[in-house]
Amino acid sequence: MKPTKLFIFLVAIAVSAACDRTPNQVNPGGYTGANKTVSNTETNSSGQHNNERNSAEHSSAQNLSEVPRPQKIVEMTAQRGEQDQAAPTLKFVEPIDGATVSSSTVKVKLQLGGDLKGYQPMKDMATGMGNHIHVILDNQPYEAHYKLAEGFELRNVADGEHTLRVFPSRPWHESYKNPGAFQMIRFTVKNGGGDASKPTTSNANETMSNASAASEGKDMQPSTAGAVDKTKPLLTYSRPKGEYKGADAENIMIDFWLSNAGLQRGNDYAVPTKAYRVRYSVDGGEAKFIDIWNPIWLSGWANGKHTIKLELVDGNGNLVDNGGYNSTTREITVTR
Ligand SMILES: [Cu+2]
Repeated sequence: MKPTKLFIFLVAIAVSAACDRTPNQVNPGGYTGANKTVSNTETNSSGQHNNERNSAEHSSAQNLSEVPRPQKIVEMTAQRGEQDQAAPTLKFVEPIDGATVSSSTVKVKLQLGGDLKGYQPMKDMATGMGNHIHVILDNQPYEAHYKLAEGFELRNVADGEHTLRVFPSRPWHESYKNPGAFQMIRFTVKNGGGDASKPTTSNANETMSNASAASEGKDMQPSTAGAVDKTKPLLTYSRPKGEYKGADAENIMIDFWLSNAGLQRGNDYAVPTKAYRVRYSVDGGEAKFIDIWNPIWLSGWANGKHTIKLELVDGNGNLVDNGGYNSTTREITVTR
């Protein structure tokens, strides 16, 4: 090969190599504005993802994508007048923080205040929907509370220390995120006589409570409080939960409450640090991030059971622990 031809040949190889690199520099597209994605192998050093992948095999293949706020919810919001801009606040009347209760039935009374703009918890009998309060015992799935005047009962609460978290919710289970909306207390059940023969649950294998139960008293799974500090960064899992059927399974919302932690791209109120991220994964798959404190909607669910894991992590992707509450996995059932 003559030197000139060799030169052209080398230039051709160089150009071709540059072209090969180009695709890596282009954003792959999709709804990535708010969510950078990373693979499991980058974020999960414990090898846990192998187990999670295995446990997800019972679900058929699915390709989830983040979609904008569903039109149905946009319309419901418009029909509610000013309620969406309300800033409801809650206070515990009973039990009070630090209380000792000598019964396995724990009465919960809440006082609603703040700038309500017509917001009132109430179930519409025709639609079965309405504004309600999410009530969370320890780190169990929330229970919906519609009748504030009557109060709420947690039944079969085990002896020991517990936490209760509450916040107001819209009919479609999206939480209000204003200051004072979220409250958390700690209480102790002593000699309550709870039924210890009921099945216990672990954080990794939650038994779901009945999402469709309308009663204002709920039998709780045995659990006790984590070593949680309410002055430290705290992620409270809210949705998804329970069963999703038909049209409700089209777009499934992930929603949570954040205390003492600002997200990296967030516009959260009065939060001193914006160093945190919420990491989520479905069926042990690819980990994704939520960097603005808003709900997201995922579409493309396959029929069957799914697990959703929600974690509060720092800028390096390390879990920010707070009594075990900042990493929560729940199971849902989709029937389309
Ligand atoms: Cu709800």
